[in-house]
Amino acid sequence: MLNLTTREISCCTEAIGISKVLLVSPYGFVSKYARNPNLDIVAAPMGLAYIAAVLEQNGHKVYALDCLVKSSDKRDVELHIKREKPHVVGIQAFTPSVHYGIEIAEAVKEIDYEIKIVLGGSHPTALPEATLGMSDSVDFIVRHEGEYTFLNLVNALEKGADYMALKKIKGISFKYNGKIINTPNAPLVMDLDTIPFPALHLFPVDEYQYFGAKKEIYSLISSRGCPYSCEFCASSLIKKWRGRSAKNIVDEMEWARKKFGFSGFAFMDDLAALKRDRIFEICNEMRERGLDFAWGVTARVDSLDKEMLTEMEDTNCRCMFLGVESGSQEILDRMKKGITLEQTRKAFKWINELGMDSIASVTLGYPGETRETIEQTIKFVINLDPGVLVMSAATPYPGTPYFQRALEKGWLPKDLSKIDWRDFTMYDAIIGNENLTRDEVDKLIGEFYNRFRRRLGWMFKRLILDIKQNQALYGNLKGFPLFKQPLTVRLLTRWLFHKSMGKTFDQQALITTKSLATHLKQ
Ligand code: B12
Ligand code: SF4
Repeated sequence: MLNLTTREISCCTEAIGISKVLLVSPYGFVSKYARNPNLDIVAAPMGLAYIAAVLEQNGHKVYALDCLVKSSDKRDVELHIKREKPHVVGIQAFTPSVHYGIEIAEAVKEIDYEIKIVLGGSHPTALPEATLGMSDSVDFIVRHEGEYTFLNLVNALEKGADYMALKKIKGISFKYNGKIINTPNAPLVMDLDTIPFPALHLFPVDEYQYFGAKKEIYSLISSRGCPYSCEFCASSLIKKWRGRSAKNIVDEMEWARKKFGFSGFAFMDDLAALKRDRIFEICNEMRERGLDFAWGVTARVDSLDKEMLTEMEDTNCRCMFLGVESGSQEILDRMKKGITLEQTRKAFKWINELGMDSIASVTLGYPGETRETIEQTIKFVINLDPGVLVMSAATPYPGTPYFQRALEKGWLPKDLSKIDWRDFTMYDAIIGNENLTRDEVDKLIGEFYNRFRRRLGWMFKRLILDIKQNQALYGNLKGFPLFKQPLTVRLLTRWLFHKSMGKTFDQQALITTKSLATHLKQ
């Protein structure tokens, strides 16, 4: 006998016919990439775009709302809901955006309680119970990869699923009879080539930007999963690495060029360069098809070698994004990063020799960090001479060993409902460690940025790299549209930014966030 409260009845649904699904990327949070003047990345939510593609392939009507790009607020979401009257609303939630996702869920339920709300993404995957506990407005959580789990859920809701039917869907969590039900994990998609290309036509493609330029660089996800276990990293939630074939990847590049006009490709997956052979195959495939797209890759320093980088550079790979994390071997070992300082040195030496751009990602404030290890890191990074520096305050994301340690040490409250997830942005430290307070970590991040940027050698290098980037994207400087925005405007903005009234990066970034917050309140 079912014993359901009014709220819980929402799980056992009336048949809804062909489903209209709205997918939302919440407002309220500016990523650190968008705030770094040398990156200025506002990337498409590819996870939602893949889900949309699979739903469309299976006959559902899908809409998307990327609130970040459109600067949408709660009112826009409400208008959208009233106009489109979706049956299901799927919301993507990172840790710093889960609060806003819940706010959207509650606004939707206020309009129509029958609309089913599903949350997916890194945060609800790591903490399904706590996320369901945040609000009665969330009906379901989809854990891990969403394409087929969400499709199964939408199909089941369409038929008016009861408890028994819902329990059979792998990879979901929901409330039933006062309890939270976590069905077993869904199998991973082993052959990624079988997933259709992302349904980007539903998203404001013209608005996404890399390095301040819109509609030039496409975010490409060439693999999923990571077999490593860096203790601070939320990517290691799915260990099994799976790579798409070179043919399928280059097909997507050609498709994206033809359909949307992209001329560059950023491989945004964590470990695109994990398999050496596959990188060579991608280069060959591009060469055989006569393609000279500019491209860039995220990689571990220990997966690179000179021959591979030379091959990549030869097919117009312009930029490498590498996790440097620290200049102290002891901190790297504590993080279980599994790399040596020597491997990092070599990788940057090769990249610089080849004249490629590079982005070094550094994390400060990890347990064991001291002023001395930070000083070592500053010197180490300056010697590496990367094109761009991205800094993060060590942040214990749910699902990571670092999160567990922060709970054990009492750095975070054990009662998760007392944590304000909005603070988990990585810009500002949310906890200190045994040696440094939060404020000290923040101050040291600001100083680090300033010491890195206020070097004439680096400014000159940046200028040269910017010219090369534009050459790579536009083929030659003659065809380079001066007024479209690239070089002149971008360089000027950057120059002014660095010079701007002696403000530090963090102060400037704070201004950006504050103006966004003001905008949202209006
Ligand atoms: C590309 C990327 C970005 C891009 C684009 C982000 C975006 N809008 O999708 C940029 C550079 C903008 C970015 C920014 C940030 N990112 Co990021 N990013 C990634 C990265 C490297 C790949 C994401 C991706 O596209 N994967 C491929 C797609 C297919 O997978 P997916 O996004 O996970 O989506 C699948 C499932 O999660 C699920 N799913 C996702 N959403 C939904 C929604 C519904 C309704 C359903 C049913 C399912 C579902 O189904 C999808 C398809 O299988 C991941 C690392 C990783 N391995 O995932 C980090 C990652 C997601 N980012 C992370 C973080 C912390 C951030 C920032 C907060 C960093 C910062 N301070 O700026 C911001 C947040 C931005 C925001 N909008 O809130 C963390 C998230 C940790 C956490 N618990 O929140 C990750 C895991 C990195 C890490 N190792 O820690 N990021
Ligand atoms: S930091 Fe990179 S290598 Fe380490 S677990 Fe995360 S994605 Fe994997």
